[in-house]
Amino acid sequence: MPENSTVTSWVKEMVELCQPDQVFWCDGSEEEKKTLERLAVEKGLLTPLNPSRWPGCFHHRSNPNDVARVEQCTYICTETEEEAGPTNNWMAPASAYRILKNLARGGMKGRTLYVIPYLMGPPGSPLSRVGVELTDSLYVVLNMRIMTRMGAIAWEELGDRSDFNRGLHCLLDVDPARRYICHFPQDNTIISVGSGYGGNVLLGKKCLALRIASWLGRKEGWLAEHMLILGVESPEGERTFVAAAFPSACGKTNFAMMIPPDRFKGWKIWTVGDDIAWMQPGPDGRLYAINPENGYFGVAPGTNGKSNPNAMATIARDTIFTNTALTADGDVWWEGMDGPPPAECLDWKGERWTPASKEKAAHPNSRFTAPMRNNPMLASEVECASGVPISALIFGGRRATTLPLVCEAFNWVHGVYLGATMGSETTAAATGAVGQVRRDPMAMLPFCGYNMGGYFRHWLNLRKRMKFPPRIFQVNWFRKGAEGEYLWPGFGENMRVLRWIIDRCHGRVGANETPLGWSPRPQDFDLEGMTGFGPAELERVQNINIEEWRREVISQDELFMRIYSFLPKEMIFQRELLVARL
Ligand code: OXD
Ligand code: MN
Repeated sequence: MPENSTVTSWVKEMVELCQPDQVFWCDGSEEEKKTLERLAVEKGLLTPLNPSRWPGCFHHRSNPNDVARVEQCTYICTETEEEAGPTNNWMAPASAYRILKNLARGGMKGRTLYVIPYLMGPPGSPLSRVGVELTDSLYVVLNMRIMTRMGAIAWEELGDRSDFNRGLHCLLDVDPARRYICHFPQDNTIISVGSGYGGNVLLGKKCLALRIASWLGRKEGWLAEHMLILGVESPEGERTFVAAAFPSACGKTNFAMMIPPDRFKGWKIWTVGDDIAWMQPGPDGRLYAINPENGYFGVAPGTNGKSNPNAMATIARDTIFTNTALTADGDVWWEGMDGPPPAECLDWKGERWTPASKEKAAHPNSRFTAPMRNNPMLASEVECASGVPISALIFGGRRATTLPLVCEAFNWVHGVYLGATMGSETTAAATGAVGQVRRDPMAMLPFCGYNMGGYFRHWLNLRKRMKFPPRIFQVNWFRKGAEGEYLWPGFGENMRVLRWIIDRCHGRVGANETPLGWSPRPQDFDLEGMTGFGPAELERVQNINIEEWRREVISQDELFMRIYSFLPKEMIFQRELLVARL
């Protein structure tokens, strides 16, 4: 128990509200981990996997009604609706506290309340933040232990300050009708009830590191973004860092852990983070980023030795698998894993499954929770308190048409416009229809803790505090041809796009001016060693179809109309300039 009296009196208040039978203060030690894992196995929450194949790994099944983030139950509770903005669900704090306290009252009777102190970011970083999550879920404790720097380290970092994030999570009866994920940015508080699924309950991740942090970032002059961070090392040892935003389940983890193809002998990609970046201008006028997380909560389906060998190495031990399939001999499986499917297994709901079954064995949003320190390509800078200098920001979407493979913004304001108008086909990471294009500005639509118009303004304002702002790029790995075939091979080959981006940042290659931005010329884009992909294919994947762009501009307007009264005028001017160029 810490000596911090703000912590102890808040915990006391929450204990009085939830009335658990016991209170357990987590210390984050190895010994505690073993004890809690044993308890979770006894309670049937975790199944140990075969220790010779998956040492230290466990399998978990969530309630089938609770398998993804629920945006319709996610609220920003600010004094005025305007502060939350038209793209967030809003509730007045007083009403939200009343509803939530009524639900939480006595909600932990017969259960244990775990106190989880955690640190987001490297110790000693001016960007790092402390959170305390109170939960009655042992699964949450064990996941938070992987995803954050949990335990005594957080108390040390907090000292006697009171600016920690207060998080309360109650499982209740996991009833979707009583499911709320509420954020109170003005109180630095999160209350989540009625769910046990990752993004709704691992409060350090989406709730603190994005929704609350984006609010804090606006107030304090920094950015909390849904971005991976990676370092590209050339054979000469030059290291260049980039941060990239892609919507959920669009390959951020794969990109962050990419292994360059053979053509790029001597090049290395180092992972700093795979999901979240906290960034602020440094004293030298560059933008610096830290990864606030400590682990990866990645999508399992499609992860294999070809798509992401580093992820396969990372999840080989001390990992929790959620909603994957499970075999009788303690193996896990998902669609798109290496090798043939098992002849028989239990699917994500625990029902018998064979390759003849019509349903998928693993839930499309099944996940692995793995320590980042297992990653063979973890950047040493991940512990650096000042963060890494960012040379390029990349915005990516999943678009079958319209968007070229890569282009570079003309300048910062144009780059913010590219990010603000990002659209992507929806995925299984959130409940709802899959495959429809929705506007997802900077991949932050579900995660921005305040008014989206104010958020664009904050991005624009930040430019004034950077002498050397990163260049901004837009990418789309997912463009398809008339027959539905992908026009770009993706995965490791994305290194070629990254190389062009890096070379642009260092002023080493030219580009063609197009209505959408700077586009690679074939002579500047490394095509060597590619089979069936030459200058003609590059032109195809970069092609700008004017008809598609007419529709695109109209469809971009839908979001702009929703937030019109808050939209910075620069965004409207950029739209006009684009139309004029087209
Ligand atoms: C995630 C998400 O889990 O974006 O990272 O949904
Ligand atoms: Mn994410």
